[in-house]
Amino acid sequence: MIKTRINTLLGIDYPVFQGGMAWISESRLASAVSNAGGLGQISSINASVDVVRQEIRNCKASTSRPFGVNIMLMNPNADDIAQIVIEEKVPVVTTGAGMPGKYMNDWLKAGIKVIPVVPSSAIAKRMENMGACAVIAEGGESGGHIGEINTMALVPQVCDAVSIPVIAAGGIADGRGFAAVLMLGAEGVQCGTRFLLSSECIIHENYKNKLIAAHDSDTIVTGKSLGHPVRSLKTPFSKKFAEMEKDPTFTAKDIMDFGTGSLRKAVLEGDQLMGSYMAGQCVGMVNEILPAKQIIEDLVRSAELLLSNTNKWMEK
Ligand code: TUI
Repeated sequence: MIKTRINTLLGIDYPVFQGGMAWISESRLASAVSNAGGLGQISSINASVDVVRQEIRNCKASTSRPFGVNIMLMNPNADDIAQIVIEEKVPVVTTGAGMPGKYMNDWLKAGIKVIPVVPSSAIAKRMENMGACAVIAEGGESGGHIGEINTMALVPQVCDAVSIPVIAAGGIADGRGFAAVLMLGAEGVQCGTRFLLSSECIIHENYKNKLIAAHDSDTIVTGKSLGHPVRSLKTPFSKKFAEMEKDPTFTAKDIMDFGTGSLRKAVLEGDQLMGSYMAGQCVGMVNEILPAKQIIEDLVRSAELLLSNTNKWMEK
């Protein structure tokens, strides 16, 4: 049985988080993960603030276990969502793409457990000082908006920098990755790409088929020139985006306009030309659609098996 400070801190059976993925992580997936003993999360990048409130209520109706809401701090609706999580008594808030300082006092006063995503040890330390109860160290192997440091180097350095528990994210899709990051000092994992191929995940069939077909080299990072690097599958959209970034005749505004709405087009419409299919580098390991409960149980059981056999490398 893998038990870390995360189990007791959050009151969950397994220290396994499902990432709060923009336009994707809805109450159906989040409640399935929480009911299976992990931490399910709802994304607050959605059609509207009202939809987010409804999704939180749906999640509460579908599970009595803890769940989280992810707040992407670059989202123009972040102020409204920050208030809704208090009103709806959400147990856990994770943040991404910025510093949550201005909301921290209100969230902590409301008893919310705040777990920010961090791309470096310096930012992890700042989050600990502002009252975070844990951090998610997200390596550059992840899908979506990413930092520069990869999981293997990031996780141990974040663990050294803070005394709160660290959850590792980026490149982890099975028990091997889970066992490995525990060795690096992490006390939990967050998986995004693995849960894209779950039965409860609402992404369009075309999205699921592209993930099943993809291998390790089939992702690309675009958006560096705009200051917002994003990892997604190599598709007509992402290749054109990368070309536009290299072409001086396009302005930053042209490129941003080209990208507007592209993730929604992939998730909801399966748009083959203009969709942005965000996915992490572990996509090549994720080849079948399984119920969230089975994904979590496989992750935990195979990590346990590997960890209980670590003695095999030691000379007797
Ligand atoms: O936020 C994510 N991943 C995301 S958000 C997203 S939605 C999107 N849609 C279209 C274009 C771009 C994004 C898709 N994927 N991960 C969490 C994350 N947080 N990654 C990196 C960070 C981060 C970066 C800087 C956290 C804190 C930070 O602080 C630096 C500062 O000073 O603000």
